[in-house]
Amino acid sequence: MDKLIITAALVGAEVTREDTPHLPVTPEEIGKDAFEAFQAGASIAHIHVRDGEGKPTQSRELYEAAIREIRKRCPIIIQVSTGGAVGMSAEERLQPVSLRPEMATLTTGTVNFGEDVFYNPPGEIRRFADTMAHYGVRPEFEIFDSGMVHTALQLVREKRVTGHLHFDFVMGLPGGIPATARHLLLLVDQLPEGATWTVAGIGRHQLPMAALAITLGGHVRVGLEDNLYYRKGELATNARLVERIRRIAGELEREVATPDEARQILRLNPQGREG
Ligand code: KMH
Ligand code: ZN
Repeated sequence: MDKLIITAALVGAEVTREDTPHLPVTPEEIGKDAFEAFQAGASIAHIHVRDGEGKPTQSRELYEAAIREIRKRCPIIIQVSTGGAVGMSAEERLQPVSLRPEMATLTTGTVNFGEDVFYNPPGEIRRFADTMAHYGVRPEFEIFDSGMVHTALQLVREKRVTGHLHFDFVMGLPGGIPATARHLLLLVDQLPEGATWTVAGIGRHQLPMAALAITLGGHVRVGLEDNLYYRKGELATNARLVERIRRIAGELEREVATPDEARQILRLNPQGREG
């Protein structure tokens, strides 16, 4: 098995400071949390940014500031969100891609998102893929339901996405694919030879799905974007969630990848280019 890539989803778009005081909101806080997650064993930081009021935004300037704060502190792989928040336009969501981060997320379908709809029609998906190709940004396919793998592979057939393929299975979101071992295997079975995958279990599903991914040869995403709690009734920090995965992986004799080792596994360039 490859070494384990741990992604820290530090911020997200839905969680608020009222939900948890541990949520990083300013670029400096995001930089500090990325550093702590890196020290704890994360090799990818999946980031969103927030405005002065803590609301989700896809502002290029704020992403630039957050990336600068992360880069000052550590060589973690930076993966920007193009999902943004429900209701944002494609233009808005695509802003951080022009910063040429090493990676960006690419959701390949529409899904009910609790009581909302996370809208990703085929034409927009192609536009997102083409914009990432234009700026040389590696997509991570965000798979909220099984049909989205089909659409991702359609982009590959159309040569809109080339090179190594990496998928993130977001499981247990109300409206998306359930977080069960059976559903995970269904997703993994659809992937082409050589593709890599990560599991992001939502809420209480984070830990059991991570344990499954570690043993099956997948990779793991944890963080406050997906789950606020370390255990029932006890709020987490990003670093503690990452540390726990490193500890469990150690017990299962799966080594954890450094950012450069993750770059090799994902066939990224040896070093971040976004400055
Ligand atoms: N906030 C969700 C609507 C991504 O980062 O690409 C979308 C999301 C996925 O978080
Ligand atoms: Zn996200």
